[in-house]
Amino acid sequence: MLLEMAESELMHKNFYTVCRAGFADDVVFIRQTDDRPDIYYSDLHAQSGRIANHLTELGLTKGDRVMVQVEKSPQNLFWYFACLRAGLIYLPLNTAYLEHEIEYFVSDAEPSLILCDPQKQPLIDNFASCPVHTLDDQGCYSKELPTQTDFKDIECADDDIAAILYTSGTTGKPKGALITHANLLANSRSLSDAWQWQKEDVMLHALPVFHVHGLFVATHLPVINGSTIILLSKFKPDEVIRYLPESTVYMGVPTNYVRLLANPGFNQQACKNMRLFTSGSAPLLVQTFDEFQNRTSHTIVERYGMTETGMNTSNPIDGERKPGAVGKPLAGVEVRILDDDDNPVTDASPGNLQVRGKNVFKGYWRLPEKTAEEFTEDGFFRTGDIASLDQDGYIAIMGRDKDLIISGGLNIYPKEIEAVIDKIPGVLESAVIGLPHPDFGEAVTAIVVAEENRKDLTESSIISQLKSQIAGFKVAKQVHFVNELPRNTMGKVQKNILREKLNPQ
Ligand code: MLC
Ligand code: AMP
Repeated sequence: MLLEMAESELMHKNFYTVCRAGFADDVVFIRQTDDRPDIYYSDLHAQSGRIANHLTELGLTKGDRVMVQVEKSPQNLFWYFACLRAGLIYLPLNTAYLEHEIEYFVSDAEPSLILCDPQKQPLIDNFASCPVHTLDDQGCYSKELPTQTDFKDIECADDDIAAILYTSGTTGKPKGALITHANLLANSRSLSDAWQWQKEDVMLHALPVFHVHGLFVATHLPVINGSTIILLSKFKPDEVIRYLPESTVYMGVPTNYVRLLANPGFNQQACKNMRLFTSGSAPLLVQTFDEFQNRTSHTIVERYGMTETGMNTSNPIDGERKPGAVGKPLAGVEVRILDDDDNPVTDASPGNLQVRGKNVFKGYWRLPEKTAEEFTEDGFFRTGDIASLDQDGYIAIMGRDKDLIISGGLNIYPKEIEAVIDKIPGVLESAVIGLPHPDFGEAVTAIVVAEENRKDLTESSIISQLKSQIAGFKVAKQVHFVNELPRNTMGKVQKNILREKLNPQ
């Protein structure tokens, strides 16, 4: 059904308008927990219409940015779809970000409106030059919305920007990835097909909605198919287990699966109505894959994606789901693996993974040179991931060419943390690495060289300084003190030596 939608459909409509053609008003959009009433697709349409009218009355016009840092709620999703309808660029931020992090995003993105939790408003007001409105975790908005629910959706061209998602870089500051309406459509369609999405599927949604995984994958697939979402505000294993029997699809990062498996209530009975479990955003250990299969008789479908590209590959629904592999390219996604001299790798050796397709983003916000650097002349995007291809056409992610830690599905750039540590009085220099962690996959670990006789510098003093300045998930779980950092002849810190030393195999 989805594939029958003509390619040209988006040329005149926005992503929401395309979704609207696929959902019925009288179907439940969000089944709420805690006895709150169901929200129907008619409510999604009416409420997003009211918000779109409001945004237009505030004077926002196509291409303006709406920055949103709020707790997950149905209203949060209404705002997202309202922005798409009004041709505004939705810019979600992790709720864990602190003052300096938010200030950077505001100065870089220059939003026309900021929507935040009430407790953050006074802080953001200090540096924002646009209106700052609030939406609390119950979905209460600080202003009155118009009663008018009808809204004429803005027309969009394929490369009109739907969202900006910030993603950090190995060098410099986080960059805003420009995601177009056509990117959203291409990815939702290819995933719907690959995962054989059924209208009757019920999505158990426990991911945050400020990333590609929770917003674009776990929300778009139900919405473009007019299916129901059970919306949990946070991932809590007991709550997931409680709602699994009413669900058919669950999507998680590996940490979610590790935590579910640690709960004795997670068993075959809980999963009896499930059709599909998917994993992504970080490597799924074979051990977790196997344990999951033994416990539930279900096999996790691992897939691979990125903020800049949406989803690229997936293990199949029909056919072998290989542990340790991320499957084959999705329809419309071209992938290739090249060696360091840009020659195609013709055997199963690891190489640099590049992707091309309608799923691939338009570029980085106001960074044309950086954008040009990340694309090849023939339009492939350099993912920075190291991958290999087996004889059956399955891709495995073997490592990363970027200095990046993925902890619980969240990306952390060592350089950013090192910069904060290096500014702490008494610190001479530091190196931040990821070490294997049973829950988060990788744990941020700091290695610090301190000035002599700085007895005041301890693991806990460094951690508390970090906690006051950066989002909690980026804070080092451990700090080690050394006399000097190992360096190669070029003077570059040899992080592999630090990793081996602190995690001997
Ligand atoms: C929270 N904490 C973390 C953390 N999340 N530490 C390291 N890594 C993480 N991911 C810390 C907090 O700072 C806090 O520290 C403590 O853990 C408890 O916080 P919490 O908020 O209660 O955490 P919890 O609910 O347990 O969250 C863990 C989690 C969450 C795994 C459920 O991080 C999560 O939802 N991760 C998924 C992220 C995601 O959706 N990624 C997709 C990116 S898109 P303290 O010290 O204050 O106690 C992408 C593309 C693709 O990658 O392919 O999908
Ligand atoms: P992000 O920039 O937050 O979108 O993170 C994207 C990165 O997550 C990718 O470049 C990969 O390094 C990693 N990633 C996503 N899915 C997987 C997976 N299934 N296996 C291994 N790494 C993954």
